[in-house]
Amino acid sequence: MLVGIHGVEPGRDPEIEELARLADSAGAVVVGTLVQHRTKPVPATFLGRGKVEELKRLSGQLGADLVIADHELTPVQQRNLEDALELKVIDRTALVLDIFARRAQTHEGRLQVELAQMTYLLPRLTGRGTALSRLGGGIGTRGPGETKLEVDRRRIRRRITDLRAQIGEIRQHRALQRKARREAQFPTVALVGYTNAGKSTLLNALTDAGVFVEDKLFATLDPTVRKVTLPNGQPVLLTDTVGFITRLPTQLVAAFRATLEEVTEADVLVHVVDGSHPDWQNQMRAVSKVLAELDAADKPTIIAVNKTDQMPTAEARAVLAEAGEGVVISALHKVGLLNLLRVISKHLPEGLVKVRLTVPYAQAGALSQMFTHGRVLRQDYAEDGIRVEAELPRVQAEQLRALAQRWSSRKRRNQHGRTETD
Ligand SMILES: Nc1nc2c(ncn2[C@@H]2O[C@H](COP(=O)(O)OP(=O)(O)OP(=O)(O)O)[C@@H](O)[C@H]2O)c(=O)[nH]1
Ligand SMILES: [Mg+2]
Repeated sequence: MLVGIHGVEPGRDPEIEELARLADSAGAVVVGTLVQHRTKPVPATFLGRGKVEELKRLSGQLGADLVIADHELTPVQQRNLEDALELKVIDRTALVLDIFARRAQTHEGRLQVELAQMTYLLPRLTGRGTALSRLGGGIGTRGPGETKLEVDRRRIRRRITDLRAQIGEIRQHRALQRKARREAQFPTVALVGYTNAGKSTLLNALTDAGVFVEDKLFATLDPTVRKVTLPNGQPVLLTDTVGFITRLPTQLVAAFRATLEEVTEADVLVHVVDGSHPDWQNQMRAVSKVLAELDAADKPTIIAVNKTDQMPTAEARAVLAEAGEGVVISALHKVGLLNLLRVISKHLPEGLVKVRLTVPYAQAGALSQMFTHGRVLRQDYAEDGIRVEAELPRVQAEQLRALAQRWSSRKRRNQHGRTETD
């Protein structure tokens, strides 16, 4: 059973829809939904008395064995609801933590999830044993059990300290890895976005990373880094990251800081937006909010409106126009990817080098190359060619300089040849 409180009128409720998708991703089968329309939860019981009765009746009829609330419940609310309903009650945060616990693959991911779970659990230990924890398929109870209150509290605190230390080591290790990457002079690009937007599909489409893709929320937890060569020959490192969500539990953001530093340290972000999702604007806002929490709001960011195969072209353009500067793509059908890579190369900060050169009229194709890969600042049509000033990715700039040398030596040879024959 899903329960929520909303101040809005009934109708399509994206928040409850998302809760249903989260429940599905955690392996639960949703049998019913109950929404109470009021502006504030009741402090003691979350729902009003009448609604609690109704929920109890409905849960019985539908055979529910778990109630999931669309808000963070206080320990008191959770306990009172469980007592009144005689059912296990968890909140959205516990649900998200549960999904993360299922998905964590690497040692690092597991440690981070466990830290988030422990931090969530500590103020909620009630010493009521495990009577209800077997209900609801165990959702929300993975991780530590609830036994012997004080001993448990002490143990949990010790475990939290221990986990923090281990994660601290990982953080250092990651920092070293990043330093090595930077010394290899590979700029880094991080794919960020709402969960299920298509980040992993995009990474797979651009590389052959074989990252796990699924139509469930939070398919990816651990960052995958892959090398991609941009159309101008510049290699970059592309990182897939954990998806964001509205009201992302703060315990998770804190615990995943080591992983999320991949975002903080990236040179460029590609913000993947599921343009076909009815709630894409809110999803974008949620992502921007988390980016701001990570101090990454000012990074050069390219919006990539994805899943445009599922919408008319005009609509995709309208989404992009509203979202900001960026590109439209379909990661699944590999559409628009070359364009995305070109835009990435234009955003690489240290990759851009200023070049001044004269392009002979016979080589005008080089000029269009400059437009494609970089920014042309000036072009003057002179007698011997086009004088161009442009900012180009380093690789491109070097290639062009080499070309320009060949042009000028050819010119010298030609002039020389002419004087001989004259
Ligand atoms: N139609 C369509 N579906 C897509 C496209 N890109 C991704 N998808 C689908 O969207 C779902 C989610 O894709 P993922 O790549 O796992 O999304 P993600 O952003 O990595 O999600 P998390 O790891 O959960 O944060 C999958 O079912 C993909 O097949 C696209 O361009 N078009
Ligand atoms: Mg993913």
